[in-house]
Amino acid sequence: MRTVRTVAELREALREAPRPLGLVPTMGAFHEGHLSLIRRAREQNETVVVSLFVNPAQFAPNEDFDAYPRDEKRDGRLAEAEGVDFLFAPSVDEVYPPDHQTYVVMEGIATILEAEQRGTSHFKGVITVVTKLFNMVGPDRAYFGQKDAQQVLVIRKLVRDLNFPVEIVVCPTIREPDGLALSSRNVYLSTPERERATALSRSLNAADEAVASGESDPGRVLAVARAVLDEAGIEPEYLELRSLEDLSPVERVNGSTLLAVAARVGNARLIDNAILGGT
Ligand code: PAJ
Repeated sequence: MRTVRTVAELREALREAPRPLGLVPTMGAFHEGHLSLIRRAREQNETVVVSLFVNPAQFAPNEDFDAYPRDEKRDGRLAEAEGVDFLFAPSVDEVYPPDHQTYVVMEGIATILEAEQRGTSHFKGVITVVTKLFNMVGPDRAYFGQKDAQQVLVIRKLVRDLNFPVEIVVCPTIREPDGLALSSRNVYLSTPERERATALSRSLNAADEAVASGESDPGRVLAVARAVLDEAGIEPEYLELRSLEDLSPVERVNGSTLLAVAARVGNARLIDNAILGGT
């Protein structure tokens, strides 16, 4: 595996790389969620590029950009063990030189849910950096986790709206044995908070079970999920049923309904989601 830090070096290295080429965009602090994306990319492509860049543009001023866990040495070892060909780990100045002035913004689905909580600049930052990574790397496929369900929809839409010749591959959420979705931010949880945090996935499971036993009324499904959060003393930032297609509100819960939750537990802001009524 080769670690590359500049766009010029990356382009030169990839000029004759065998295709297809898979890109896994990450902010590092790898866990099994990241590694599952990397493994899928390794299975499906001749060349695998993993980008490691904590993207300042997607953090609001009050968020954890400085505190965000960083361990490039460990990430490098893990990526190498998975057979990654190139680790692209640029500096902030390489991605955003001081005179950088161009951003990609999306209307509609990039202005709700996460955007209402984190500010509209969050997805502006994500979409801009993913656009830049696509232009820097020129992948045939790019890999994203269902853990960030809204991000997946936003990226799919970006690819359609701006005609990127990239296939988006979405991989399932990887969880701890007790259900907690893996996240780089789980390191912020104390032991009792870590225990309470399981309420997020338990609330999704409870809703899923209600739907499996025939409940399709959104209000009643939400009440089942909310009861689990209440019991753990968690007040969600949002707990919403939305269409999996375009995140519009639903009148009935069916096999393409997303239940998305965001909540603070201690210092950690956690998100999770489930597709309800699936098979
Ligand atoms: P990051 O949070 O590092 O996540 C990188 C990728 O790993 C994302 O596609 C995310 O959905 C996926 N991922 C995270 N936790 C997962 C889990 N438990 N199971 C499966 N996949 C998981 O998401 C970002 O970085 C950034 O927004 C990025 C797309 C890199 C743009 O900066």
